[in-house]
Amino acid sequence: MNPPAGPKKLLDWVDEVAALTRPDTVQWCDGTTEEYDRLMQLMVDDGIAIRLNGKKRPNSFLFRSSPSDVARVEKRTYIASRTKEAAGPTNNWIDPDQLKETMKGLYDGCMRGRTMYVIPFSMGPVGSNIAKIGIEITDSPYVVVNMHIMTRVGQKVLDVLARDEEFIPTLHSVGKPLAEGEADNGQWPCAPIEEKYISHFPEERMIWSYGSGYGGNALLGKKCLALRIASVAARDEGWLAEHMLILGITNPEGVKKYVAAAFPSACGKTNLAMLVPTVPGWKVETVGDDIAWMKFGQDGRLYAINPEAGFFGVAPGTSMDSNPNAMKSVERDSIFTNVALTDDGDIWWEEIGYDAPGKLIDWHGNEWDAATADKPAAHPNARFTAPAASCPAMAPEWEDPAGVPISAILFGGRRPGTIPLVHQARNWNHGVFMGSIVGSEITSAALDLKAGTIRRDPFAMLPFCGYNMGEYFQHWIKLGQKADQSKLPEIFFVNWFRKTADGKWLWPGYGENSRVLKWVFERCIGEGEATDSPIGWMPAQGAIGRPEGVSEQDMAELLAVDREGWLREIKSVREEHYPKFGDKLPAELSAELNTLEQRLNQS
Ligand code: GTP
Ligand code: SPV
Ligand code: MN
Repeated sequence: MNPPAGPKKLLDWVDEVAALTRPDTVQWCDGTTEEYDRLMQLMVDDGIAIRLNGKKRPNSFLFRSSPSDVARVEKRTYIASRTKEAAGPTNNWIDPDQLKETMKGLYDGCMRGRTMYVIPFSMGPVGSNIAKIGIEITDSPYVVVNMHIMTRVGQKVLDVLARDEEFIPTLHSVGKPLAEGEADNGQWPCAPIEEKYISHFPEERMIWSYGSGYGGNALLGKKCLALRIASVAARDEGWLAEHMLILGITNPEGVKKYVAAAFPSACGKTNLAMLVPTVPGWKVETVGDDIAWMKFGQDGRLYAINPEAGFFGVAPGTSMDSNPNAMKSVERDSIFTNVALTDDGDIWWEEIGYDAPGKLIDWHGNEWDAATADKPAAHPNARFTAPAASCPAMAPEWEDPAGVPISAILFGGRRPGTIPLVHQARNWNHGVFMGSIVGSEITSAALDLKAGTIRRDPFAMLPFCGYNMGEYFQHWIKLGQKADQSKLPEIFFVNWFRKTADGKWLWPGYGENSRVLKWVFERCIGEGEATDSPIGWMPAQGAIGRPEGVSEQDMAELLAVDREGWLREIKSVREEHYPKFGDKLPAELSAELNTLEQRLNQS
C-alpha cells in the first residue's frame, strides 16, 4: 500500500518515528489476504514461522517465541500519567517525561535492518460511533499478521480517518536492531527483560511498547488500547471498558438475553463465551471472549460491543470435550504460538483430548517424548490466534455497531474456598462491592507470580485499568446512581473453581456452567427461585440442577455460606485490600463491607 494522502498529523508522526528508529523501509498495511500471505511466506523463509500441514491445518502457522518472552510482563507495564496519584496504588508509574527520555534512547535506531509496518486498525466495527481507530507502528511482521486477525485493518480505516482525524498512536518495536548483514536466523527477536517497556500515556492517549513481541505486550489494540487507554476515555466520557466476555443465551422458548462476565486472565472467559450447554433446549452464542465496551443507550439500557475481531486464546486445556467451539475455530486460518509440533506437521498441547502421537517437537524446538518428558510440550501460556468469524458459536449480531443489551454481569475468579458457586447482588452497589473484591488463586502458568496464593484482582482489571483503581470504583458507583435502576443489569458472583480438601474440583465446570447461566437468566426475568442470605441472593434448594457425578453433599457445599471463610475474607479486604485506595475508596464500598459483616454476625 502506498502512503496515504493524509491526515497530516498521521504522516508527520510516521516520518518522525522512522527518523528516530531508522528502519530499512516503511510499509503501509492494507489488511488484504495478499499482504497476510506475503508476510507469512517471508517469516517461513526467515525460519521464524512454520507452515503447518495444509491437509490437517489449512493456512495455519506455528511460531516459537523466545523463552524470555512468553506472556504479558506486568512488572514492565507502566501507566505514565502526569502524577503518580492518577495512576493509583495498583499501577507501576514513572514520570512521563523521564520515561519518554529512556524510551527514546531505546528507540533510537532500534529498527535498523528491519521493515517498519504502519497498521491502521479499528477496534469495533469500522465506522461505528463506538469504535476507536488506532495506528500501530511495528517492526514485527508477526504483529502485523496477528493484528489482521484480532482487529480490522486496512484502507477502510484510513477512509474513516480522512473524515475524522482522531486516532490513537501506538508504537511497537521488538527491540532488536540488526547490524549490517545480520539476520534473525530463525530466532524470535526481543530485548532482555530490563529493557522491556509496555508504556501508556493516558492524558495523551498514546502507547509505546518496546522489547517484547508477545500477545498483549505487542498487539497494542488489545490490552493497551481497548482496556488501559479506553478505560481512561470511558471514565471521561461516561462509559465502561472492561475485561469481560459477552455471550447471548437463549431459553427453550426462544427468549434471548445477554451476559457479560469479568474473570481474571486464564480464569475461563473464552470457555464460558463459547460454552455448549448441558441443559437441554438452551443455547449459548459468543459475542466476545475478552473485552467489552459498554455504553448506556437511549432506552437507558447498557449496551456492549466486542471491540476485537478474533481470539487470542489459551491453547493448553482446550479440547473437543472442554471447548469444541474453540477447537473448530482453530481448524484453519490460525496462528499458534508456543504449542508443540507433531511429526505430521500438526499442533499438539497438554489436555488437547488425545495422547501425543509419538515424538513431538516441543515449544523450545527440541524433541519431546511423552514417555520420558518431565516438562510440558506446549508452554502453559501457549496461545492460538483465530478469526472470530471461524467460530461456529458466534452470535449473528456480534458485529452490530449498536451492541447488545446486557441483562447480567458476572464476576468470578479461581477461588478454591469461601466463594460459593453463585450468589446474586442485592443491588448495583452490592454488585460493585463484589467486583471490587474479586481475587484469584495464582496457578503456576503465565505470570511471574507465586503459585498457590490469592491475588486480589478487582473487576479482573488489576493489570488493565489505566488510572487510579479507587477512582475506577467511584466511576462504577456513579454510573449506577445516574442510571434508571430498573434497567441496570443484575450482578452475580460465580466460582467454578471450588476444590475439595484433597485438591479435586467440586464442580465439573465448562458445559455444566450452563446450569448457573440458566439460573442467572431466570433471575433476570423475575423467575429463578432464590433465598436471602447474609452474602446476597442464593439459589433455592434444587434451583440449580445437580450434574452427574456431583454428590448432594458436594452440591450443598458449593451453595453454602461459609461463615468463617467470609469473616476471614472481610478481614483481608478490610486490612490488606481496601486500605490501598486511601481516600479514593468510595464510602459506598466500606458501607457494603460493614453490612456484610453485620449480616454474617447476625446469621
Ligand atoms: P485469558 O485469555 O488469559 O484472559 O484467559 P480466559 O479468562 O479466557 O481463560 P480460558 O477460557 O482460556 O481458560 C483458562 C484455563 O481455565 C484453561 O486451562 C481452561 O481449561 C480452564 N477452565 C475454563 N473454564 C473452566 C471451568 O469451568 N472449570 C475448570 N476447572 N477449569 C476451567
Ligand atoms: C490476558 O492475559 O488476559 C490475555 C492474554 O488475554 S494477553 O493478550 O497476552 O494479554
Ligand atoms: Mn484476557
